[in-house]
Amino acid sequence: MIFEPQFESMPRPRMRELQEQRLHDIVRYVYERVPFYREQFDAAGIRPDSVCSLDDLPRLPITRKTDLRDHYPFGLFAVPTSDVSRIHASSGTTGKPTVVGYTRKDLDLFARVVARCLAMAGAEPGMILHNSYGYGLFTGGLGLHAGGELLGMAVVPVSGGMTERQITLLTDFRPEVIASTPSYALTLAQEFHQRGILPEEISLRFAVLGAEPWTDSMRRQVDTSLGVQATNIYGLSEVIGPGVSNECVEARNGSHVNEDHFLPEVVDPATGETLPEGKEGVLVFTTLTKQALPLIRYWTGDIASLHSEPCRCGRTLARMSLIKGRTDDMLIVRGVNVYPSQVESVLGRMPELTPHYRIIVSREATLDSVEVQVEVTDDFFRIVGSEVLSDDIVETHQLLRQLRDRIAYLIKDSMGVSMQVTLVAPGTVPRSEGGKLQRVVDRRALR
Ligand code: DLL
Repeated sequence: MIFEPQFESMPRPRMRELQEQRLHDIVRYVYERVPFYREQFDAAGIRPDSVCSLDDLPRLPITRKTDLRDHYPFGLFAVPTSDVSRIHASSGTTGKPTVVGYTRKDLDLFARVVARCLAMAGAEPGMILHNSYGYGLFTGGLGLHAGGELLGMAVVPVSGGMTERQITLLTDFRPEVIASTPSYALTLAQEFHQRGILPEEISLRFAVLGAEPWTDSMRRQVDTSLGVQATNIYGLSEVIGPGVSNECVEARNGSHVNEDHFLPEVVDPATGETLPEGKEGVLVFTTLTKQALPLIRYWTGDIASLHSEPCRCGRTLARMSLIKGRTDDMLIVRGVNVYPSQVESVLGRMPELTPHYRIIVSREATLDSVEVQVEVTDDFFRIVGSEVLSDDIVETHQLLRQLRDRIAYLIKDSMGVSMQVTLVAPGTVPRSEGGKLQRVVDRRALR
């Protein structure tokens, strides 16, 4: 079902008109209400009323996370805190969190766009939603919650963690839909497997997975191990939270962006130049209708491409590819740019491996070196019959040695850099306990 067909299936020329009208209004709004934007526009010689077309976008200044940090906590809000109904924050790895605010109307919008996303994912009124996203300052839990309720679902606010209890509730309440990070969906799948519960015995039909990067090979794992159709949900706190885009279950080929509210662009990370459709670059969003924290050309750091060909689901909303990585996740190994998702794509092609891996980056003298640690499957592990996969065991066991060398070869072949590959025993790579999973361990910073 399409939750708001009048917008989601709007003819594209009409969508452009709507976006242009809203862009004009929001530029005026921020100019009048947010000193930061007034100064930026004045310095660039931009008169707000002159912004009437999407072609004017490249003239507007980019907003970055550092701008939010520099105006911590509420300095970029366009309304007084007395008009704010809720505050969320995303924890930065360093320093202060990024703080975001919502008026009552923003919260209604938040629920509407998430309801759209859930419907895109296959959810329908009357179904039960098991919501494993964390409740609290993180936008995932409360965001999915309100969207589910608005769609007419019964929402189970489990939050992240306490996997035992999640399995009990999933078994007893028999929800059709689960919302979680992709890595946590795999943690749950593994728990079911260990209890001898088969995918066809699990009530789930649809999984709405996001908040961290994942790949098509991981999707296949989730689909088969939980017996679901998994779709990608994307978003970020600054733009709204979850609800910026979602794949439709009909095509599962790119996430439909709610572009009547969040205007997407893809720009070249090096030059800042706007890129044409289909080209990969950094996603930049302008919020068209938010009141408390409107943002002009917000630099997400996420790498993706945009496409607007018709979709078989009947929606006309443009689609974004899966996120390839973040500009700040990018590793430069001997001059070559590498994203963790590229490594994951190689590993995902091999049936002897589980989706559990991590990448350890270290520095010897001036050279960065990368080690990929990946777990083999239980079946494959049985052939070695050891407690651990030490280097000695791998060296002496022909099948293991061949597997390790094949992975190293494919990595080198597809990415152009050599990485050390270490095979590890099942269950040894840290799992998601509900939150976002950190797959890259950067030991360079520790030196
Ligand atoms: O992660 C919002 C969210 C909650 C999205 C639940 C989806 C589901 P933040 O904590 O502010 O907000 O983190 C935003 O997470 O810039 C991306 O780098 C990453 N991210 C979010 N969704 C995806 C996704 C929430 N589907 C940051 N694929 C973003 C890849 C994602 N990365």
